[in-house]
Amino acid sequence: MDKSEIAAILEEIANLLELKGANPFRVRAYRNAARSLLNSDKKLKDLIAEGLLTELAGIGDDLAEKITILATKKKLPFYEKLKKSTPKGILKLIQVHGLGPKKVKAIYQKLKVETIEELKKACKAGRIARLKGFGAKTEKNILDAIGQGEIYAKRHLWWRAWEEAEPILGTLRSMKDVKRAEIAGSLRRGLETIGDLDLLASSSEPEKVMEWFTSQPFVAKVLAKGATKSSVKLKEGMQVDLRIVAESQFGFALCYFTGSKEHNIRIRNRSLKKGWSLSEYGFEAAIGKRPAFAKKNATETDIYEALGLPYIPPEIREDYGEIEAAEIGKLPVLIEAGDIRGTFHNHTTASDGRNTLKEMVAAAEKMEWEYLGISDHSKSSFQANGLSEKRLLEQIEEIKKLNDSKKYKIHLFAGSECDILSNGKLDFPDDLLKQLDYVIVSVHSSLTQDEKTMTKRIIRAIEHPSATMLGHITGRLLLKREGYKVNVDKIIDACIANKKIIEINGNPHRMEMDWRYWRAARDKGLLCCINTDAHAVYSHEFYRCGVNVARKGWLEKQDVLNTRSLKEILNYLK
Ligand code: DGT
Ligand code: CA
Ligand code: CA
Ligand code: ZN
Repeated sequence: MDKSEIAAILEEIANLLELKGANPFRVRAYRNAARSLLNSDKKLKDLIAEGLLTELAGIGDDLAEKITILATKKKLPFYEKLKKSTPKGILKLIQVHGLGPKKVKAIYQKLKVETIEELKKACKAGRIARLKGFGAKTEKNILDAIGQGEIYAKRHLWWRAWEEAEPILGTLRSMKDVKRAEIAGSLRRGLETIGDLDLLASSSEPEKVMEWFTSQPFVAKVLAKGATKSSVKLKEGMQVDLRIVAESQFGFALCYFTGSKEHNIRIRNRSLKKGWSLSEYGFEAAIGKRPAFAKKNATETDIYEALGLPYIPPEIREDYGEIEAAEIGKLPVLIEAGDIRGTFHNHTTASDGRNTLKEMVAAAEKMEWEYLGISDHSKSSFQANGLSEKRLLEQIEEIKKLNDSKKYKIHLFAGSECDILSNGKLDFPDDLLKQLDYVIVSVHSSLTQDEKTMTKRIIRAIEHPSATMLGHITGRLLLKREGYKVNVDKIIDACIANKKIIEINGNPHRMEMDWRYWRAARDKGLLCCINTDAHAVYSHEFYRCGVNVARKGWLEKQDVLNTRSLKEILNYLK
């Protein structure tokens, strides 16, 4: 078990204890221990081997022992017993947004509600609203949250889906009975959340390939098995559809199963006007019209060409104007992953990151980037261990020294992810902000302000002369939490007017500013920066998610700040 798995169990123990009405201090001790463990920059293995667990804040002998047991034996009898003595559905109830252990306890004790289904019924019957301390508004919020959860449970983050799909694709491609294999569907289109994974292969031995596919260790359940289509459920609950076609149909099938459905409908209608009916199998002569399409083994490019269009990249096949643009030769030349030369939204152990500044830089160098901006949290984000003015000054000094030492090939920029306070003021004084190379301004508190107040607040922040760019514009967490209410169009206009940047936050949970806004915003003159919001060395890889969003938003290389060379960036930030 790793740190985050153990922390999750400690958190769950705290919830269980709270449900049982345990002493609040005892409950808090488990929560603190979970946080302490996550915040420690040492490896779990070393913490245990060197007996350093008890030196972490809030971890005494008893908790250190429990953590060690979890890490080594994977099973903690105390926790197992606790779980057994609690009705199964109840922990799920705690996870409903807006319901904590205290509320769940009341619902359970007074109404005997143990499952989400029962909770839903109780809400609909108005029984929750009548409970002391709840009311109609809480009841409606609970019902909404259950509804969202039901939708959320069926979809997956793009990054997670990609992690699952890539190795399966790799093995498919290496099979001798497989000629070609590709990912299709929303995953290929780079959508921020994915319903199911669609894989496509061509083979003359489809039964053999399907036999292999449905008997792999990653398969938890075979939902359907046939020679042309099989569906399986992965252990994590994702569904994967594999379709196998003849080589001659591959291009047509790839085009069809990439979608989107809306895009497909548009090109099928276009095809009909030319006298062909288009399907996943090919072009066929519509009755009494032109003869069948003669080209063998047509590629997607051939198909679009036959329709009088240039190749349209999968990410923009959303019927968001791509057909019209293609018709007049105005398709964008989309930005590519290889265009990125560094990122600016990066955290270190100085605030809530898991890796030190040096580790983050070394990892960025491995990405072959030219520069990296460091932007730890500011002082008001105390839950994220935000930097005080003194600590920020020390970090600026440290970065200067590292740049001067020439120890790394990569250039470091000293920045901050500075909180936008509830009144729109920034969290550091002006003279300190001036000493930074750049400033990302972000909202992390008072998330429930009404739309007008929140919009005004953010605009005030971006009007600050030291603000360089706006971080995660709505604060949404995909599949977890809606963003705060904000007028995105007004903020875009204010950023353009003030020559400020809006970031694409490539963290798989964020993927915003949403791609649906970018095309129009860029046309009006908005500049983008693709960031990862990295909290650990591995998160540099999230720039790929950011590039997905940019491509879906029709952005080209020159629309994105961090495709520029170091020299150009230095010039820009001046
Ligand atoms: P998802 O799975 O909800 O994230 O979204 P997709 O786009 O992957 O949708 P999915 O898996 O239902 O189907 C894959 C593709 O197959 C879809 O993008 C387009 C195509 N397709 C599916 N159903 C239809 C349909 O009824 N009409 C047309 N024209 N295409 C369809
Ligand atoms: Ca799909
Ligand atoms: Ca599908
Ligand atoms: Zn942030």
